[in-house]
Amino acid sequence: MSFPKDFLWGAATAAYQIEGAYDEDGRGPSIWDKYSAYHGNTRYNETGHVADDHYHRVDEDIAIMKEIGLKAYRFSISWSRVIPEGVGKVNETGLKFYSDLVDKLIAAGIEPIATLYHWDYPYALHRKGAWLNDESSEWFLEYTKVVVDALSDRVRYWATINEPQCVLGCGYWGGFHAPFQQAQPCDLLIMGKNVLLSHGKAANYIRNHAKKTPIIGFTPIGPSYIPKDDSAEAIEEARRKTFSTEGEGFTFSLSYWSDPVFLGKYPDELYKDYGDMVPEFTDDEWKLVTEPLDYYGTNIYYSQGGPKGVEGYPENRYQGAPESHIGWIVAPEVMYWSAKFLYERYGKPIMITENGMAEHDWICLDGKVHDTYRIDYTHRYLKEFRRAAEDGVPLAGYLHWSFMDNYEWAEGYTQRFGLVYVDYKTLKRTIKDSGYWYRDVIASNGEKL
Ligand code: IFM
Repeated sequence: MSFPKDFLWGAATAAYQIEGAYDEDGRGPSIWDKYSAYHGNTRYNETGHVADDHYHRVDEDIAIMKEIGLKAYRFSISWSRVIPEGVGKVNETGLKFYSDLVDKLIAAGIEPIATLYHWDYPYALHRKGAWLNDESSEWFLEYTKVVVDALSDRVRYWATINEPQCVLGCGYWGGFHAPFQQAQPCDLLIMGKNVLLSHGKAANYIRNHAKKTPIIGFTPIGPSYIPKDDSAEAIEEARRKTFSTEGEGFTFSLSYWSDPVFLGKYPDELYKDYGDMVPEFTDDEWKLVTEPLDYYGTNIYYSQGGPKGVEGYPENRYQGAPESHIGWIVAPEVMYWSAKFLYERYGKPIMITENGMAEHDWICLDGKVHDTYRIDYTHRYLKEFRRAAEDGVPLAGYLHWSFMDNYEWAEGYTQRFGLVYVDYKTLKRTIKDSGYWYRDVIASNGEKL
């Protein structure tokens, strides 16, 4: 069986990770601008101030996307480039950057997929309490309106908030992403409510006001588990763990974010752990949070647990287990099981909004980047995604992470995820072997796999 005819083959990036031009043309600071450069918050105190300089090299980058044959490109919008203070005066130059980007993508035959929020929170609103402030969903709605009113005559595909798990889990629970805080559960639960409400208000606005009929999704991440064997018990255990709020805590769980949006309730486990501390939504708020969506966007990289567990190692590991440069276990079957579990529970077509691997890439003597492991990784994961389709899961698209090497948050520039290599001294771009391989996969609509 092949991939559907209209399958979206693409790649993804995020504004702060590629754009640079952090203080140009009226852009306001985000929490990453303010906090990344100090105290070892990030590897070598690296920032996204220049990143890939995509802001100035957008034409070259779109030409490369075209050369690879991308059918879709997922980008995010920098809130503080569009509204420097987060609310209030709109920066027309910043907004025009995205409007031009959309025009250029369409002219290149590439479907734009716009993500409203990928972690670069406006610093001005951070000073007002960010997600802990109950006004925060109204701030997000105000920003959404500006973007949707400007782009929805051309953009059809929308994603609201990328990996809410990381927004809270990395930024406010673990404290390893901006704003590098460690909040208490009572505050985290309020923030989570406001993130969910922000998603809902944005989705509702897009649905009712977009000029082109919108296709809207939400884009959470794992945890994802692979059954230990083929038995019904093992499959049920993997399913249970995938949707449990145990483990690293509710901020990182799947069900805490997805059950409210797709099922209209918090997972029961949350009440067991936090009881009255769980902030309820009013009926009107629930209507917003459950605004019907068109696809489930999921970012899949590795498995939290699976068949290879050996005593003395975490569940998904064994001595010498294959892992990527960032230390994430390579577990292709997770594509099959995640897609299956997510479709069973939430009933929406699955779009892989991110998948890829960090590798030790460099330019070889022949001037090329021979990233054979990335090709093999992607090949294996895509075959597992196709297996899910053979089992009846509707597939909406696959967006490789990432289109090009970029700023990997707390890891700075030490992790390269791109199909395109970026030399950070010269900013020269070089398509890696994986980029050419992906071009052939796209051209054959996956038949080549
Ligand atoms: O680079 C990140 C991206 O911003 C969000 N998802 C995971 C990627 C790799 O860590």
